[in-house]
Amino acid sequence: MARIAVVAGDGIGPEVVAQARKVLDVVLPGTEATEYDLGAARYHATGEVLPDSVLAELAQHDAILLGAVGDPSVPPGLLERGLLLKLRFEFDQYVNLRPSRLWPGTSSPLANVKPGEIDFVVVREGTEGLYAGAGGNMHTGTAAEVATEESLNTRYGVERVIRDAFARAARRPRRKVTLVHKTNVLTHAGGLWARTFAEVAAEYPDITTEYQHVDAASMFMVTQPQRYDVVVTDNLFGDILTDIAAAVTGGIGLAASGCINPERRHPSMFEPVHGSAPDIAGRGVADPAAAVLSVALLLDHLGHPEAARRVTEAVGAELAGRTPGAPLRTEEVGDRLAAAVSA
Ligand code: GGG
Repeated sequence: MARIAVVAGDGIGPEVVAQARKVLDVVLPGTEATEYDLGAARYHATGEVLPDSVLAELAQHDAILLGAVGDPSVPPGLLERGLLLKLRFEFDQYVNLRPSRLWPGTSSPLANVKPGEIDFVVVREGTEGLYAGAGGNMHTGTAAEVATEESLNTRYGVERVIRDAFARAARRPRRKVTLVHKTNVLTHAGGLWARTFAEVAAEYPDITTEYQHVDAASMFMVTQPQRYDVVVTDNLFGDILTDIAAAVTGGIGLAASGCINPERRHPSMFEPVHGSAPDIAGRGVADPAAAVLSVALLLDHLGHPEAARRVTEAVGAELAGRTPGAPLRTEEVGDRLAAAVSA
């Protein structure tokens, strides 16, 4: 029986996670789901963000299903760093997998692109880069204030995520990996990424490779997203590029992700790419598709590819059946998807 820790979190997190759980309960009956009340409400009530005791309990699960983290009532970064990034770092979730696909029934701002023509995954490094938290402030709040934010890149960290990207490309029909960085300016980290990429690529002579600077990739992801198959990049570039990718494939409400520890030494975490969206929280209008597609990634990771396929197909059919201009409520979408996977 799979043991899933559920961290619904803030804003629209609880609404979309409730729908994802409906689908999970149907498709993987007997799942033992335990809820953890982490996020802004717990912080305000207790001052705690992620106590060590809770971290130890989460470690006992097969996977974590997470909704969204962040609230304007909490100092910026406290929850994002203290909860979301802490989970990724503590559980060594170094592969941040973010698939992008243009689904039938959804629209792309690119007039010439048909559903099915955009289908790529971004393998974003999840434990290093500018998100590592290296840096500091001096003379805070004065005219002489100094802030540094350093990008941490280790050979070990870069190589393992690049290897994961090549292994994924080898299992996909198009067999192509694009490295995205900014090697012409960020020469220290960029050099490490480029050299490591070339070395791993040499082991995969039948995989096509290309390199793009992140500014060029930002443009091509909007103008020619069909060209990508597997994109590997660092933590910050991957965060930004995957929002662009979401924009050209139906919106952030459809973007799923997995924060994966491929060796399964620690639980992996599955979450919609979107944040807590406090402006629409509690109104029942958030699209739960990304949270449900994250369940499909979770199922795949836990060794249930058939269940993952059923969930993915149910979402595809539901999206294809939507009426433009007549949005469904969050719960209605969840009910439809739960019914579809049980059929
Ligand atoms: N669904 C997860 C979430 O709340 N994301 C908001 C966020 O701050 N994300 C930053 C990141 O993915 O690195």
